[in-house]
Amino acid sequence: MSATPKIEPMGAKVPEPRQNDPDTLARQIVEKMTYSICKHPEQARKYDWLRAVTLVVRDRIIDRWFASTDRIRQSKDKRVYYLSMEFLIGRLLRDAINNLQLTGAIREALKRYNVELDMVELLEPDAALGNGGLGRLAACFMESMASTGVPGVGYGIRYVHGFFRQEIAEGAQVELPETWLVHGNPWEFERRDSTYEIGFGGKVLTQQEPGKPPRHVWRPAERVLAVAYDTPIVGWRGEQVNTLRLWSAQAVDPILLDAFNSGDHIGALVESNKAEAITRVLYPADSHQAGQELRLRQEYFFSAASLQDIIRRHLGENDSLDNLADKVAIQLNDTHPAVSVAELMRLLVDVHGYEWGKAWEITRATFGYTNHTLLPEALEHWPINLFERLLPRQMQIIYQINADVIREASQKGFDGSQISAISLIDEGHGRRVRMGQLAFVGSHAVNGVSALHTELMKETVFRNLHDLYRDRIQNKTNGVTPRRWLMESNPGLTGLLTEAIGPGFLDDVEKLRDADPLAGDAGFRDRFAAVKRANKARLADVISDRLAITLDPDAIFDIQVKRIHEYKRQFLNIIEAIALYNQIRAHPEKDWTPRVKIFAGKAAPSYVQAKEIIHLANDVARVINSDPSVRDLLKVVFIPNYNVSLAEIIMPAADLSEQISTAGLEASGTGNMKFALNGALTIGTLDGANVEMLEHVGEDNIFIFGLKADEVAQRRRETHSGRSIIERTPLLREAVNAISTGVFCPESPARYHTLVSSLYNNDWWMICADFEAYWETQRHLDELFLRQDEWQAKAIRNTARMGWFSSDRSIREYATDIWHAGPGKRA
Ligand code: F58
Repeated sequence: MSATPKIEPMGAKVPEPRQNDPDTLARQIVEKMTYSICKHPEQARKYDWLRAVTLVVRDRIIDRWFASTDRIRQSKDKRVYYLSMEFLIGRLLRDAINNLQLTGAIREALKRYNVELDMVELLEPDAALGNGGLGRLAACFMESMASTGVPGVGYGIRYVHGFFRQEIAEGAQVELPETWLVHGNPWEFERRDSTYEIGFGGKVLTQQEPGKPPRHVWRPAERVLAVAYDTPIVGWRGEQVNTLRLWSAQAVDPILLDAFNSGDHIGALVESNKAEAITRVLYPADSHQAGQELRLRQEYFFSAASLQDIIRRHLGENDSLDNLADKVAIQLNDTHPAVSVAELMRLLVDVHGYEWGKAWEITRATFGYTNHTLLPEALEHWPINLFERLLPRQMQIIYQINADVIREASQKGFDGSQISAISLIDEGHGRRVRMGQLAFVGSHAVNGVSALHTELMKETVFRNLHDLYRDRIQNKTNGVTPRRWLMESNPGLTGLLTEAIGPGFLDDVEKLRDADPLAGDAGFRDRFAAVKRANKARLADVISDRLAITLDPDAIFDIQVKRIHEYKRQFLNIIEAIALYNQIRAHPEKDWTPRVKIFAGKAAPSYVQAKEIIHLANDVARVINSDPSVRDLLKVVFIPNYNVSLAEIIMPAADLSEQISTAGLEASGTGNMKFALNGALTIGTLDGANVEMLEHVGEDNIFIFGLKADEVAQRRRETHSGRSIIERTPLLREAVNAISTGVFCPESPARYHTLVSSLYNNDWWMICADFEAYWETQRHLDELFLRQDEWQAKAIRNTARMGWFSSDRSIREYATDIWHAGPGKRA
């Protein structure tokens, strides 16, 4: 067989930059419709327009993508690799059009065919490859890396089914599969030439040559292929386009022909099914470790593929791996990719022949690790026997790393209990590998995601490791991208701000500060309020369409949207709604401020209490919304299927943002930032990034209540009971009684017995303890809302002072303090 001849390009050049005027765009859209989609424009359906517009925008991105890739390759700058099990991207078209600044021209071009750009954009399915905050942060970081000029590549998994679709049936959550790829995905490019073999199981052979250290060779029993799919990530003004590379699993042999030919048609496909299962579904876990074997396979699969890819690229441009850490920074987004530490050691020692100590130096200098939770039930650990069976060589390496760390701790005088806290192996729960400890010791920098969270990390989960490696933990407070979360989701406010303070904030969002003095300008306040009202009306329309509930846009829109979890305390918010309902009915003569309480969010399918909270919110909504005695003073709404696209409509429409987690438990929060940036006032606890939001917006412009983190810890030591508080607080008692006597579910009065009895017996989440403070703060806000001038002034100050919470600032801090990469940092 002869080798494939290499094609010599004959003067082939990258095409000239494209024109961006409406005439050219209109012509090209029709060209795509004709030659790529094969439709006459007159016959085109809405999805054809989406595809044609996407292809025209994509061409412009590809030109810039080539240019960025070439520039980065030629510069030999250090690259940043962000390894994340999740990227909660949402839609890409609007983001791309906005960042290329094509919005006006494409809108104009489409008008010629009587097509609305907004309608087209809304047809795009959400890429929901994540569960919540962690995955959305990864998506904001990708966009900010491209926008700030960091040569970053994201590595993750191309799930065929992303986060489940939530429906509410008779008040309860029902999970349905999500199918974002059914119509194809024009944003991704399959890269067959970047395919790697990933092994599982098997055995480790040890080869001993005289006078040399033993050499280990892993012989996996099973192999699957990891195939790359690349998506371009366009930075602001299109100046840089980075790559998100997602791995898809395929069998080495798509079909076992022998089995097929002998009549075993099902058996012939078993292998390929097993391989493809690895990237079929996103685990819908929330703050709870999904301890199944498939999950560990997913983690190793994408870590191993990414490392092979990184090393191949490095060796294509460098002579050896000696300088890996000078040219490569790998950030572990939580512990899901932490097995990478053992895998890189394996590649360096077993495959590339490095001596152990040198390999460890390279490994540690290359990795950074971000922690996103302190919740013990969320910390990842794997049973040793499972780990050993699936990844035998990596397990040996972990033992050896552990031995080194323990020796170091012993030499520094650590005692037995400190050493067992540091150990990578948990001996207490049936022997498990602790992924947090592995990620910590294998990284040169470990960071928390808000100032409070970082301090708590030092005092709790990583107390002893922090003692051993004093300089390793640092803080990197989260941020959100202002392109998606202000410019694209709130064009009204963006337009108003541009008129008032000029366009400078579009390039440097901290310039929003220039709007601060406008809080004192009555004319500006009115215009700011008018934008908010229009956004509320838009959300009210969505709710009316989906749920047939009519809302008054002049009521307070009081919104809590996020994953449903006990620590986030949607339950506290619902109890407050019930207490308010009772009070309105008891005192109809009072001057109540009309309020709409809006909830949205998904519960992990196996999280019983969270599902009960969803059910309760829906039951309470049904009763309150159909009670004429509250007139329109109170409405409760649960919007099904919360996702990124819905968030883009919700964030700009809030007057009041609920950030009410039990203090010490929300690592940072990022919804809190999106709301405040869009001019909502926050009611919240001193938790996560709320603490820093308080510092930035000032105590007059944020509404803090409740126990602080140390007070929560103290109270938990003293009592777990909520009983005495319930008994001495009539508002709380009546609300809780209403739930437990079936006022909201007469058809099944015992439905919430467990939920309610937990309040009496184990007020672990401090719902009873914080109720009164919460109630008082809400009533204060009722009064404030009636003084619209004051309210709007505070809202304006929130927008003006939130610039620091941009993910551009977060990324610059990572680049400077952890990665030593990015603009100005020539490696
Ligand atoms: C979230 N974690 C934190 N985890 O809860 C939130 O405070 C923080 O703002 C955000 O990270 C970004 O730092 C989070 O979203 C998950 O969704 C995990 C996904 C994998 C399984 C376990 C939960």
